[in-house]
Amino acid sequence: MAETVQSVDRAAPARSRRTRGTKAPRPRTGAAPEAAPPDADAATLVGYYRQMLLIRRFEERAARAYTEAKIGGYCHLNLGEEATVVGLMAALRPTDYLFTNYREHGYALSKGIGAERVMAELYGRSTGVSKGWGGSMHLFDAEARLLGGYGIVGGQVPLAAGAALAVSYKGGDEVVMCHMGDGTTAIGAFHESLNIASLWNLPVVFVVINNGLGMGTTVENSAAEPELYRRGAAYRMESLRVDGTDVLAVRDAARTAVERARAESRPYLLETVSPRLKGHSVVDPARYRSKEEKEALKAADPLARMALELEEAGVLSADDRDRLDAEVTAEVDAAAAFADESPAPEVSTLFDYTYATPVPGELRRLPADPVFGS
Ligand SMILES: Cc1ncc(C[n+]2csc(CCOP(=O)(O)OP(=O)(O)O)c2C)c(N)n1
Ligand SMILES: [Mg+2]
Repeated sequence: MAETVQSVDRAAPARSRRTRGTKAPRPRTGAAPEAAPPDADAATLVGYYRQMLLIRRFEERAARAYTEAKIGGYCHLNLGEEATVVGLMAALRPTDYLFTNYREHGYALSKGIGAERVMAELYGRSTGVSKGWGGSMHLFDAEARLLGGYGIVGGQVPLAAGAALAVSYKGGDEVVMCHMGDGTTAIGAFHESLNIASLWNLPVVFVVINNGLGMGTTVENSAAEPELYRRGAAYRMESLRVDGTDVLAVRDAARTAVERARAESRPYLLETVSPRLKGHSVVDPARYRSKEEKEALKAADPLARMALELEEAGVLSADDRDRLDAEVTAEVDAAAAFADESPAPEVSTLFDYTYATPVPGELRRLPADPVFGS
């Protein structure tokens, strides 16, 4: 996997400090166990592992529900990104804002939105986080400060810069984090947003989740500068690349970025290298990948990696892991049952959540819309 690379215009923060936690030596007889720092102690690590496992089981369940025609529209999964998601979210305060693209179920879960409300949204039910009108790509929860969920590649990037401008204008200390894929760095809005964010000192952290592919196109075939974090240099923005399969490395890098934004009101560009384990969306068999490539991906599975590290460090045994798995699977089953039993939204509410300010019914009626009749 990618190594952490020197930041463009400042010294990079310390390399992955995973060794503090997962590689902590097992207590030996007669020797006092080395105390792990509280941000990488056993309970913290098991907590991260549990969150990653929840995302994995949630996404597997979503894929199954899709084949059962319970979920309509598009459905993109975070399989392979679990360490990235959990590491990034661990660096945010609950009051910080988040913008993402359409690959966002795991982010919603890690932002503290319950699995039931996320699954219900995928099923298009009124109990969903966007009241059933958003679906998989448009999760939105103002209370949790998850401001979407966007299907237009790059659509969220200028919006995030705008939100950071609002924070700055109001004098708040919240940070805006904005996720996107590698393919998004070729979109004009990406460059416009980074430019203005740097020029105006906006408290926004742009995170490029480099999974190596934009649908079936490799980064090398689409980016003149495939080391994407280097794009920050064009805007005099501090930037860093980090191994996205290492939850603590991601968290620590994200903390540096978030604190820079909070304390100095400077934007930051963080790139995580986070291989996508499956197809672009649930309907993509990824035929553009060779057998060997698919085989090699197994070594890049962040969940398997963390399970092994925690077991080796004596933090989580195979039995403990099975127990956690059963717990998390039950949570996901309950979420699916909740979604299944929830009602579809009322058609009369179709336009209720399109604008922040209510618009009178007559004006938003679609011409000759059979739903409304004449
Ligand atoms: C403006 C725009 N162009 C094209 C598409 C079609 N499209 C959907 S996802 C995608 C690939 C984006 O890749 P990347 O940014 O790397 O994100 P990833 O899916 O890998 O997470 C494309 C081209 C779109 N949704 N919006
Ligand atoms: Mg990509």
